Parts: sequence; C-alpha cells; structure tokens
Amino acid sequence: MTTGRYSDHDHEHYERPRRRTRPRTKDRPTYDDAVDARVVTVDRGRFTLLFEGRRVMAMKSRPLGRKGVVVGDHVRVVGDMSGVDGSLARIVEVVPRTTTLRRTADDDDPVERVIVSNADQLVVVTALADPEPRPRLIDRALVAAYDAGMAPLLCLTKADLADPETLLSTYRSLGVPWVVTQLRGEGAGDLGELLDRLRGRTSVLVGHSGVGKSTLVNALIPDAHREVGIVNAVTGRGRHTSTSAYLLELPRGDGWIIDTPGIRSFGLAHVQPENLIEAFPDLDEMIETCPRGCSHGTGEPECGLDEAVLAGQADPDRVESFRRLLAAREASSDW
Ligand SMILES: Nc1nc2c(ncn2[C@@H]2O[C@H](COP(=O)(O)OP(=O)(O)OP(=O)(O)O)[C@@H](O)[C@H]2O)c(=O)[nH]1
Ligand SMILES: [Mg+2]
Ligand SMILES: [Zn+2]
Repeated sequence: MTTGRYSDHDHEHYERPRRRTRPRTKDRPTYDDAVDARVVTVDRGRFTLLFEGRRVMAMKSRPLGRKGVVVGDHVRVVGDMSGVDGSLARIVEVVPRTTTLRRTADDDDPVERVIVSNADQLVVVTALADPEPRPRLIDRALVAAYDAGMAPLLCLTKADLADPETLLSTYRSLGVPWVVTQLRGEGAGDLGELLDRLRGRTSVLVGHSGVGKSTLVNALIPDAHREVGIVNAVTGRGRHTSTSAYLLELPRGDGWIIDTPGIRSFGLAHVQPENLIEAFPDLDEMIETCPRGCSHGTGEPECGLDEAVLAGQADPDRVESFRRLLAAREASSDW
C-alpha cells in the first residue's frame, strides 16, 4: 500500500508495473527512437517506405504480430533508414488509420482485405472507350467510397475516343464530382482540373485494367515511371500491367496518389445500408419512419423513401440513384 506520498490518481500515470518473474531482456522495448515513414508499396512481405524523400526497405517487427501493414499506412520505424542497397529497417507500429478501403472476401479471393489506408478521395477511373465503360463498376466503386468515408471523384479518360455526355447524365443526380481527361490524340494533355482536385489530399485510383490509371500517374508525376500496358483490340481488356498498389507524392508535395492494379472483382458484402444512406444527407431523415429491418430498396413495403417521394419531400432521381447503388452492393462482385 502507498504511504500517502502518492495519491491513487498519480498511480495511474505509472507504466504497467514490471513483473519480477519476467527476465529483463524480454521487456518490450519502447521505441523512443522510432521515426515516421509512409508505406509506398508491399512486395512479398517486404515494405518500401518513404522517409525524408528517399525509399527505405523494411520488414514488420515481431510486436506487430499478424497485424497487416498496407500501402498508405503511416508507420513508426527503427533500424537502418539509410535506404542503401541491402539495408532493412523494422516497422514497429502502425499509426491508427483515418480511412480504409476494403473488399469483402469473394470468389476471386477468399480473404477480406484492406487494400489501402489513409486515402481521403477515391478516384473512379473509367475509360470512355477501350475498354468500354461499365456503369456497374462505377456504382460499386461509389458504394465502396461512401462506405469508407472517402470523397468520390469520377475520372473519365480517353476523351479522344468517345463523348462523355451519356455517361455523365447517369451520374448528375448523385452529385458526384467529375473530370474528363485526354492524354492521347490531338489536344491531349491538360490535367489542370484533375490536379486541382488532387491537391492536398491522398487519392486512390481504382478501375478496370487498361483504363489509363498509370498513364495518368505518369503524366501527373514526371519521374513516376509507372509501367503502362496496352488494351487488347479483340477483347477490349487491359493486361493487368500494374501488379501492386503504389503510393507516389505529387510534385511540390501537393498531395499523394495511389496507383492500383486493375480490379477484376470487388466484394461489397460488408457494406451496411445505414452507412450508404449517410452519404445521402437529403434522404437520411426520410427513413426514420421505415418499418424495422427495412433495407430501403425498391419494393420494400412502407419504406419512408417512397412516402417522402409521394409527399414531394424527396427528389425521385435521388431516391432512384440511392437504390441503384444499394442494388449494386448486392449484385455479384464482378466489375
Ligand atoms: N486513346 C487513348 N489512350 C489512352 C489514354 N490514356 C491511356 N491510354 C492508353 O491506355 C492503355 C492502358 O493504359 P495504362 O495506364 O497501362 O492502364 P492502367 O489502368 O494502369 O491498367 P492496369 O495497370 O492494367 O490496371 C495504354 O495503351 C495507354 O496508352 C487516352 O487518353 N487516350
Ligand atoms: Mg496500371
Ligand atoms: Zn426504408
């Protein structure tokens, strides 16, 4: 017992009492000397980190256990941070993530995975042609963005090949911001609008193989040297040129961008309707009158959304868009 020199309250400031049975050498080290770095890419259990402008290789250290480390993570690191060939630092801690982009386990991949962390914007990259745009992919990606609390941005590429109007008309009532880009053909090159939207944030590019994600990254970041593929003229598919997610810093430290491999499928079963409707603040309060267990989908009896439309309190286009996304969540995971 204390002799009165310290109050009980002060005791709480102590570190966990040291157990005498535990040999000293096994005491958990405190990582006062750890430095902050960010995960650029992951390759077979080895991590490339960015630290003071240079790339440093690292591995996970034991205290992390099975905890995953993903592209975009802010990490605390000890050891050799020189970045010279053969050097290997150790990641000792993952800083709590602000966002995670996840995919549910599905036929393609039986494990639920975090794809990237700490991105605040999801850029849904869709080619206007070559490969043909697939609106269901866009819907599914928007669901993933809203669920993850990330701002969506629609980026329509290859404007030299087709007109964006038809596609854009589908997305107007969702209020999703969009940019159109063209990096080939006459008049190619202006990325000012896209750059404005990327400034000061971490953006992750997602979309089918061959839509031009890596081409965009190369155009935005002159020394990115991302490998670019070709689209098969017969199948209209890309060749999955990029094979792992990769984080890059925009010129002048103006933000971060994460290039990802073309996605074949994207499981969304983890997404709850309640989370999705939060992305529709104008509809959110209309569901207060719904019967318990209402999914707010088309045909749900007495759904508050239908009542709100009938009463002229909700925009029918918005309700329809919300329900389209809700249905996209339940559809098969193929993009
Ligand atoms: N016509 C046209 N072609 C483009 C444009 N942007 C990119 N491409 C072409 O599209 C093809 C695929 O580009 P990538 O950047 O490798 O596509 P990706 O999305 O990174 O593909 P994955 O890494 O496989 O997921 C390349 O042949 C590019 O030259 C564009 O604006 N117009
Ligand atoms: Mg690529
Ligand atoms: Zn409802």
